[in-house]
Amino acid sequence: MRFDVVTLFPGMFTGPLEESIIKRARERGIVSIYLHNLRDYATDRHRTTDDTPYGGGGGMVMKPEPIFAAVESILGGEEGVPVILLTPQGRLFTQEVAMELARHPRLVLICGRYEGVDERVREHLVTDEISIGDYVLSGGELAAMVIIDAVTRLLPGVLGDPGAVFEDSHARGLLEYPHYTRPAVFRGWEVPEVLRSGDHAAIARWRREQALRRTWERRPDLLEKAQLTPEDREFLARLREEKKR
Ligand code: 9D3
Repeated sequence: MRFDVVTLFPGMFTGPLEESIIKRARERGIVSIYLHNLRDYATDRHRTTDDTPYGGGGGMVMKPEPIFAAVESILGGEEGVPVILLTPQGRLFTQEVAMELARHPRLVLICGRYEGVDERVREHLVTDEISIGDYVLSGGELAAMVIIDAVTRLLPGVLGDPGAVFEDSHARGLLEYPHYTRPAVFRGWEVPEVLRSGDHAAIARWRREQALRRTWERRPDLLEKAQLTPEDREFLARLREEKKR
């Protein structure tokens, strides 16, 4: 899979994309990431990429010409490649969106800066607009890195254990159960007995119930979409009863 990132700050990407899982995926040739400095596509003497807004109101707006020039040069006429603008006004990035993007062999990511981009970029160049959540970032760069990370780990051969991606989708919709490792007692705090019992059925039941309890307490909104068994529903009904008393 190939990512082409258009940004005014390519230096922001170097550290995060050269570590850990993404580093390994790149070394294995599963992903390639090309960084394009938008400034290189500005043709005026000062290599300007932004300008004041028509109609006034302060702030700066990204000019259309360098963005069109960058994307057209990157794609060289290739069709069907999603051209994604990272913007607070985009659709919300979720695991489903990551899975959808992972099906494409190529993506172009445009990182917005300043107050935003000239509307003609949205109307005539971009095919998709994505936000990573309801908080204000300084630009689209960190959002692009979040997308590259979430999509890359879905690609076949990136994670050591091919079951791990399935595990994510299998348990999808619930928060995780608590994890423990050695020592069995740390500062007097014990690992739950059931996890040391060797009773695999009991362990599976305990983990499922912990996941359900956590989701119910912290993210009840997730329970509406989760795939629940009749046993899960009975357990949740008991939690609600407990709370009433
Ligand atoms: C004054 C209105 N602001 C909109 C909330 C202007 C504005 C703030 C921050 C315009 C752009 C930005 C920069 N943010 C992004 O480019 C961005 C972003 C974000 O801020 N939050 C979540 N996802 C994203 S994706 C790109």
